[in-house]
Amino acid sequence: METNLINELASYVHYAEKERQEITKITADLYPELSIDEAYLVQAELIRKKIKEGGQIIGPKMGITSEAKMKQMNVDDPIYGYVFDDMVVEEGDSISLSDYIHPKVEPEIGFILSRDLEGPNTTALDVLRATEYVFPAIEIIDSRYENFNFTLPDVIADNTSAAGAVFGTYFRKPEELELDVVGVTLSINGEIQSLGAGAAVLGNPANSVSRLAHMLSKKGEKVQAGQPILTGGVTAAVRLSPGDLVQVTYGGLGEVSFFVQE
Ligand code: 0L1
Ligand code: MG
Repeated sequence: METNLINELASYVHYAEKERQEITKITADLYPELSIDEAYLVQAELIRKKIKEGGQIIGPKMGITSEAKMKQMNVDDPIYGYVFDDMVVEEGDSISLSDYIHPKVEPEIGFILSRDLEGPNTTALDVLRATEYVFPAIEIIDSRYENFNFTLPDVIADNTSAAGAVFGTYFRKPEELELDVVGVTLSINGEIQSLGAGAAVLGNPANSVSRLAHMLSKKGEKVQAGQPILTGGVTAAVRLSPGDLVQVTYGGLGEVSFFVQE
């Protein structure tokens, strides 16, 4: 793939993110043959542009981590992207809908490692042994594509719809919990909108971190100690509206909330 084309496609998505402007998916007209490997090249260029403008990576995020979603998109691997410093929302704080295009929220379980993990043979047990803490989180996803309509390469190029992250402050050692049976409820204005258990994330969120290590190892990269890692949605994502109070409870892992303004 020509460097010029990578640059052009990264600029296309970058512009949409900065201007909060919906765009037609890349594979519709611009470049229908975009492959998954090429999409990661576009994502890497997008990340470079964001860093050049002063953005800082806070940590990686995994997406398409439920078996149902992987089947629906006909893929064997989840996908990954990056949360940036300007995406972080303080727990209990408010967001403005006007800062997004058509945001949705999904509850996630986060990990912080005490040592780097690398290699294609990393197991969930390796992850649990290397985990300093797990914590509750909410991801805000906001695809830059019209109507959240995209193919897998499109969403990879768009940094996997990353737009916001609310990191909870309730930290637990992984051995204090059975992560696959942590029950999660997402309520908006006091009404439950979606629910699930940790096992919805690749059987156990620790598997999501090991899959990240496998995928990064293909690029000679590691999952880094100290960075918060979002492992993927535990429930279906829910669209936000002005006035929403978003509250998520995680069995044995506290709760996280924030408010949505116009
Ligand atoms: O974090 C995620 O699972 C989002 C992946 C992209 C899919 C979407 O935007 O719905
Ligand atoms: Mg997510």
